[in-house]
Amino acid sequence: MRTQAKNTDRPMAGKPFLRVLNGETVKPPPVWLMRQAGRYLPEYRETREEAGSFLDLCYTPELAAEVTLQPIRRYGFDAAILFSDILVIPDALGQKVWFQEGVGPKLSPLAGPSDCRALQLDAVEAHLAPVFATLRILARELPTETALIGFAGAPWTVASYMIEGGSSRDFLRAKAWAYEDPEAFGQLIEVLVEATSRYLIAQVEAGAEALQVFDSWAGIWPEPEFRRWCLEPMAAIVQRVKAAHPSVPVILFPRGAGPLYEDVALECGADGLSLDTTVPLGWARKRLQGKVTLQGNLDPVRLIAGGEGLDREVERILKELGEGPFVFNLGHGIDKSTPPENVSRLVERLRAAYVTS
Ligand code: 1CP
Repeated sequence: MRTQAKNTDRPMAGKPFLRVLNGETVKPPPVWLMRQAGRYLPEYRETREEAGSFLDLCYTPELAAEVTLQPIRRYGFDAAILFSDILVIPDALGQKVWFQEGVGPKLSPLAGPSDCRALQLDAVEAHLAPVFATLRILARELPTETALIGFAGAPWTVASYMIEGGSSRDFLRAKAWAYEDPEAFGQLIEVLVEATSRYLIAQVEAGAEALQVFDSWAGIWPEPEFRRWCLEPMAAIVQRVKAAHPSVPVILFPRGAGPLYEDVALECGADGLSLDTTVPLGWARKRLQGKVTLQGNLDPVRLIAGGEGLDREVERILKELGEGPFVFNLGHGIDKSTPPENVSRLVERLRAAYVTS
């Protein structure tokens, strides 16, 4: 939580995205979109084909940098997010990870605590060297006003894929493991806190100027387990990252946390919170925006539908959150069926909203 928001009448120099994370209000607000590089862009599909497998794309610095830059060239977003995936961490720890065409991520699932003991923390930074090389290219090639975001998955979300062996609807295996053997589950979470902290610190050292931690499946827990498996591990990561790099801003995305967003704002030491689509904006303005910079939360399906409904929704979000420190974004990742021209419309509307006033 920030102690003091800055006065914003006299704009400071610097990248708008970083100024806003530092507590300034900037108009129009900076904008980027979660999953802004991806299959909705024809140029991404082309590079993806060239790379072969999805992990090859993540681990080939020139190609990963290219797909990171594609949406920046097309739309002039205020921030570029490193092209990678949250599942490079289990891959670096020695668990087999692959991406099946048309299905999604697959992992050979952890069967229990003995499999956790085989995870190799020591190899993480060396294994992820290509990711750091990607960041170094981007730090060199991005336009001067564009910020560079590094990211990782939060321990619970990554653990869920490691235990389920891929995506899941109900997280039965992962949740049952946590309830039946919290000690062993806690050890897995601790390995992930350590690996993720080291990974994020190394990303900053390679050129990332801000970090986002994605807890995409935080919303499935009762409160006590949310605190233990989502909030506390994220707080530990923020603490370790800030101990190494005190001024690097960190954004947390505890998707589905509902009223527990407030506890995350108060207790995790983050600079920004990314709001999912369901968070009521009046509540967020009153309860959260004085404490942290807010980011969000356009429904990604609005971006598929487009039209005047999209314009009205952009205006509503700006009216609710645009008078404080705010980054315009989606409430979750952009869908692959999104027409690219609707993204242009969004960015134009957002910036035009401030031209006449
Ligand atoms: O074939 C393809 O091109 C694969 C599609 C794809 C892409 C483009 C995957 C597989 N990952 C990514 C990139 C990615 N993933 C980024 C890149 C940067 C960007 O442009 O934003 C980021 C930040 C992620 C993060 C990620 N991966 C999350 C957290 C955010 C979220 O959307 O909730 C999660 C849960 C994943 C796992 C994952 N990787 C890929 C898919 C399809 C999924 C989701 C599967 C599921 O729903 O369970």
